[in-house]
Amino acid sequence: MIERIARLAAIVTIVMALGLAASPAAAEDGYALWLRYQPLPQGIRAAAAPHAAAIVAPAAPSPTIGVAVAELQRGLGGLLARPEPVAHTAGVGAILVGTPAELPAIAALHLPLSGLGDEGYLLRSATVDGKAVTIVTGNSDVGVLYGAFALLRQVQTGAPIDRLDLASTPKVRIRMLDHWDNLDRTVERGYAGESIWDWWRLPDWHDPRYTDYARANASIGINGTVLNNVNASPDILTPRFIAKAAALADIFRPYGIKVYLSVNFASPIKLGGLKTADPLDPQVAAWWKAKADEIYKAIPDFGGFLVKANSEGQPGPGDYHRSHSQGANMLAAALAPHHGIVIWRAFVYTATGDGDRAKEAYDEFKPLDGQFADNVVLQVKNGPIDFQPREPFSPLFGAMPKTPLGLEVQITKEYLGFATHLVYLGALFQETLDADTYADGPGSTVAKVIDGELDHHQLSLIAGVANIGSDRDWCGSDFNQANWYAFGRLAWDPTASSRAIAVEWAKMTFSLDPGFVGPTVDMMMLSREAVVNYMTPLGLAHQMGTNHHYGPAPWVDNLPQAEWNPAYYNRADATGIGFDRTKTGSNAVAQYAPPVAKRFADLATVGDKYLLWFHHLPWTYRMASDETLWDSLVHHYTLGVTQVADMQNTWTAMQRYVDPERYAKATTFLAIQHREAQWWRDASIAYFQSKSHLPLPAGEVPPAHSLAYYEALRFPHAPGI
Ligand code: GCV
Repeated sequence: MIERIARLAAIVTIVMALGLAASPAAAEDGYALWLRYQPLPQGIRAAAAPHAAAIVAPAAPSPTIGVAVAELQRGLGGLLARPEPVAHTAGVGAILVGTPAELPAIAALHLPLSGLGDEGYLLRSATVDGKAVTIVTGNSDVGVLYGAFALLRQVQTGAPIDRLDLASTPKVRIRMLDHWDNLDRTVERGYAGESIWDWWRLPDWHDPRYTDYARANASIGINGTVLNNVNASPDILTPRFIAKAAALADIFRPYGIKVYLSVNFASPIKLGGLKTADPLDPQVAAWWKAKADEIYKAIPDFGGFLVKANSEGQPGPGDYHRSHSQGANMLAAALAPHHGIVIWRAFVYTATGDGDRAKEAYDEFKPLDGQFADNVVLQVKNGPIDFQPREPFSPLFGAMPKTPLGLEVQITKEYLGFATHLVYLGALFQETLDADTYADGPGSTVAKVIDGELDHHQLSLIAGVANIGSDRDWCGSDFNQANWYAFGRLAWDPTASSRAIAVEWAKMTFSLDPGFVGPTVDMMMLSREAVVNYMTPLGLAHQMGTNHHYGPAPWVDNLPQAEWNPAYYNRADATGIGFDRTKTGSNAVAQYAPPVAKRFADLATVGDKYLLWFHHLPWTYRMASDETLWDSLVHHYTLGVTQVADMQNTWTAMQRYVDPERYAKATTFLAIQHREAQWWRDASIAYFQSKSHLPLPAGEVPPAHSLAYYEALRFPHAPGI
């Protein structure tokens, strides 16, 4: 027996040495994200190795150059399956890592760096002293770090590195994650375990995960993090928590990441003992100024404040009959001497009941255009309501040319099946970024609004509500990591292709094999349409269960605030379905630039995607496809379920490319998603049929249960609330 095992082991060793082992390696738990650095296939390794003979860095590197060199050593060492040496002089095949000021050999090349700004990088194949080398450079150390990650990405994705000439500069200045993490480590809308921030043991204990978080973010160009929930506890501004935030800032600094905090507008009352938080009260302004000074003593490069004010019960300037701009500007004045900024959220809606929630942010903020201080950016959610599977772009984009507008998207999937449903959000983010506001004629895309190009703003921002927690795989599933990745890559370049980003991610996270990459990326791109189809087809929105926002609940119409009720959004009755936002209804279309308003208002041009977002139509309305609206609605729900089944089949065929642990997890999650897509379809059809009183189209299977069954389902311990 022992002999047989020994023989077997010998055979395995020989097979592996010959590079013949089946590709999926040992089980992986997802911790390494897209920075796995597993040995590349032999041919790619052989092509890359001569151009990665050694790393040449400045003799006394800064902390940032230090981490760039360490990452290159780690990455190239792993990918090329041999140690990556560090040298002080450039031999053949060396990689020179530094700014021209730090490495005279780079300075001597007089490379064209002026267009790179202070965060861009250049990767260039060059000749130094007659030797072929690779240059990784920029105008700043953080530019060099981004360049190091870009070089690693080239190698990881199997792209050649022998004739490099790759320059890249981020289009958006602030590229940040917003953590909705509470100080007790719960995470609002978090589905990946408790908060990554171990607040209790900070500032002393530095979980190594913090460094890996910084590495992952730097690898995709994220340069800011808001540590705490926008529903902010005033305690975040106590000296105890400032010290904890400072410890994190120290860890993140070498990676080019600044720390920001969400603040509670009533902090002067709750912490400072003042009687008011009125932004025009001099004592209030003085309290914030002193607080800002205190923070900057602990965190000299502190980024600034994120504020949710007069929204969902949060305090704000409206409590004192002051405007949002008066509130924001008072905070901005406290931060300005330190070059900090205020990120003021435009997510507001009130309990009016008879209005249209989709109009409220525009109505409140558009009149304030031009009234914000220079160091204020207004953070606007992608759609006018709330991170739905599909929404048209917010009409604020393009409507406030005198104010820098930042884009806020949700990476965590509050309304898209939490962590278990596979939904690639790159497609959703890109749909918003590519949307044409027509604010300044055709081509005035949301991307151009938020990167500052359209209205010539220096301050620009894109923020993603993080999906990161303390789960071993960070995001609650391996495929959710793609959403973090895609967010960072699109923040760097909002015109990038979400498909190309998915290709990069799939190659780095799983396998370079085209047999894997093609089908997996197709599956990811399909996944966003699938979720729209089984949850909210044809422009429906906000049909999710109360509070937890998980399963279907289109019937709910008894919540105290009208705008919390799914029935408020679907408006289904015996005559039809949909929200009339044309001039016969709320006229929300009028908030868009005329060509867009015209397109959305006209049934001939609105298209299926936004049909019921903008129109209330009879069940028997004839669609472009010539089906009735009712039949089309049912078909879309069913299609969503079928698409998830297709995703399952695709994934099953990927087994041979993926390690068993990650394969099994995604397989199980897809089975959950399929079961729940069916639930969404059945419950939605059961409810809408109770309104339409129409038979199901031929061939459609009736819901598995009665409407009463679906209505009775409860989820008392759902995560993330
Ligand atoms: C942080 C939605 C979510 C809330 C969230 C809010 C916001 O309403 O359900 O959990 O609060 O958006 O973005 O402020």
